[in-house]
Amino acid sequence: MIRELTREEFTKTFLSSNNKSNALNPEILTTAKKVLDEIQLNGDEALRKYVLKFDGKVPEQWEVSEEERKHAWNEVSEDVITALQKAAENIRNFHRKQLQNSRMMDMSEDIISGQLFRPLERVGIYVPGGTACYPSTVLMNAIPAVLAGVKEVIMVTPVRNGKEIAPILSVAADIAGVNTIYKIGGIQAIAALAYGTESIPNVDKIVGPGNAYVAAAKSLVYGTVGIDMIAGPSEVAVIADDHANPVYIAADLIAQAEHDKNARTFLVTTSRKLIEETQKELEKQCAVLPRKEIATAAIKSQSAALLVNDIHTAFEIVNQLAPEHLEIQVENPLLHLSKVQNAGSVFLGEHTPEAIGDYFGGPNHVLPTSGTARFSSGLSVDDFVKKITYLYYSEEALKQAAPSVIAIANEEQLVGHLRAVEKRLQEGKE
Ligand code: HSO
Ligand code: ZN
Repeated sequence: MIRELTREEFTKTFLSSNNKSNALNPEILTTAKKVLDEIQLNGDEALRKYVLKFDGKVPEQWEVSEEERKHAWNEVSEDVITALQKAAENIRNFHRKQLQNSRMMDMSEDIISGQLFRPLERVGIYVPGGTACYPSTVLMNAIPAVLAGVKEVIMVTPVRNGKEIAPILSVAADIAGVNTIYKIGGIQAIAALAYGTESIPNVDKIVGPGNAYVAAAKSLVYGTVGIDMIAGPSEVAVIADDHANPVYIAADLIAQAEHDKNARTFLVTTSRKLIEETQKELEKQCAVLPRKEIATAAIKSQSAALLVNDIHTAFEIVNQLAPEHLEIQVENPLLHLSKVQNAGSVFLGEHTPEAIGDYFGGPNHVLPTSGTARFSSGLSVDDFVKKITYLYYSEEALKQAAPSVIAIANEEQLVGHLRAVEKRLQEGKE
């Protein structure tokens, strides 16, 4: 079911410049640009036009009212509420430790320097409302923002029947501490958040997953606002030795594959027997999976198994792949953690399926895909904080630094800069 590739084939298929699974479609970009421009220019009027065009109906009011938010709690089972509350607690505890205080780098008599940490003012969280309507996504995006001290966390999500948003998303928003929810999705929502309209305020940064239209719109508003990332299809790579359990490995590959027919799953192992047994398990487990068509498509076309001589080689390949999720299913997994150079998030040992991280464990599930873990990280409180540097020089310190500054300014032929220092030295003398 899963293709077994040679190292050469694997490299050609997944490690070369073929790795463009997050590339944006030019036609979708054109559509997105048109809608964005119009909403930037005409505000609410254009917003209503496109909501009507794409969703068929304009909600009576954009904002989810307090009564609606209260009522949503009656629509969700106690069990799910408790589970979300426990998950939120774990996510909060993990992310709280990411917070950093403003700090001084230097504090002598003559020089003071440091960094101020300041939260963003207002942030927008996009949450899909269709088949990928996930309360876990609300928690993962909103909790770090709230912890960072963002003053206003706004969530946008499309309505289901021209009327209301999914109650579970509203409940998750309450648990996470979202201030305001607007009933709006698609390119229109990104436009409203980026530029602001008469009824929706503009934000400083937009985070959260979305379909290809949302991704295209986010890429186009980057610069006007910050964005988290342009996410490609989800991925998991499993490094396994002959101690690993094929039943668990197949289950974890399928869990990732059921997200999307373009999801990518990889098994890199030292055991031939494990590949064979995982194949059998994949067949067996896919057959009884509600989303079997999606998962099977992903496993058949976007995935691969690779046999390697030793664990060291497995890490070498996986570090080149830079997968969004990496499971290490080998004996003494913790001993191998130091070999990881590129990955979004790591799951150690056979009792730590990625699904624990997707929902509950604490680390964020918004992670870099398509090899972007080479240069970027998953969502954290850092995404919602600005770091402002500051510097103080005494007269004496300036005097000491002056020859160096003047020499560099001279080299750059920026006489204005040079004089900004010189004037102060002269003034001291006069
Ligand atoms: N595996 C997804 C996150 C998710 N899974 C949400 C279930 N719900 C991307 O990290
Ligand atoms: Zn998942």
